[in-house]
Amino acid sequence: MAFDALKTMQVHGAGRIARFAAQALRDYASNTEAKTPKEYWDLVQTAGERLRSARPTAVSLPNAVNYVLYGGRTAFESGSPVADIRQATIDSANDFLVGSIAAVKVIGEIGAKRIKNGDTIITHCNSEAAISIMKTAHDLGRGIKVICDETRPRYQGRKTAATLADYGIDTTIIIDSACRLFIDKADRVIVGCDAISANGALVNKVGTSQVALLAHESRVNFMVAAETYKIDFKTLTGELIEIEERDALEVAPKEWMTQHPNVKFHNPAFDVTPPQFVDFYVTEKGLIPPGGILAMMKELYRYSDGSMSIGKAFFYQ
Ligand code: RI2
Repeated sequence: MAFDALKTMQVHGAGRIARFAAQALRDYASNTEAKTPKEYWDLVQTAGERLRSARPTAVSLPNAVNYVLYGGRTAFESGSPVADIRQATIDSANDFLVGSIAAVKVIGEIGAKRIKNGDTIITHCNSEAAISIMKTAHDLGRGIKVICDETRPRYQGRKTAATLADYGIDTTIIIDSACRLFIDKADRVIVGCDAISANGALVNKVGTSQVALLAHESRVNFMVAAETYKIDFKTLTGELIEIEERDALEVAPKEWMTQHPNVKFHNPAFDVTPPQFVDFYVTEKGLIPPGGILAMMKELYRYSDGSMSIGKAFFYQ
């Protein structure tokens, strides 16, 4: 059921899907019974693997699952009984959840310091972390204006616009293809993030790279709100981030397809923005230029305890 909620995007947004998966795995670990530690651990691992496969691009999902499993596996490998493995898994999930929620708040505080009075901001899609920056800037009395593009095909820009307008922020919606007309009116672009590769490239909702290209052309600052668990460690070994292909029915209704059977569809959910178009990432650990992502990966890997950002756990398969 949790798998379906992720797959069909009832739950969406890289941070939210990570927390949803951590909660689902925690609940499964809590409620599952087994006679032996091995039997128990096999069941929990299999549940984690299934959750991980629900959406291929947002690395927050496997990183969250891996983080939760890492705690349980450590207990399992040390020969602990089922009750202790269960508790270790639950504790890891709770750590992840607390850290993830705190990260969004801290990103808001750090990012808002970069916003100037009266700034006009363009945003794309629906990012909790990007919204956290804009809401905090508003709270600080910066008097910002936000332009949300629609973000077809799922119109997640509407969700962002509704949230910001309800919060009292001056908010406008434009269609995606009007972005170039409005980029010169903007002081900065703020977007969220599904994954960051070792070279500092950004993977985010399809269309992000077009907005980034426009910002680059017009010399408009382009900032990315990203928790450090959006860093994809597998890119260190040259693996590419898979781009999720979604159902063509998100693009056109069945009736239209039936009338035009020779038209093919292609519906990638994400695209890649090259590092040279990103000014900086706003993370819960501070501002990082794209060229600093590799150093951050090394730092995350070095921490082995006491922090949710355990690179070792993210590597776990
Ligand atoms: P937060 C979303 O993906 C969007 O691409 C958004 O920019 C990104 O996750 C990050 O969102 P989708 O799940 O984690 O809607 O900042 O496909 O909320």
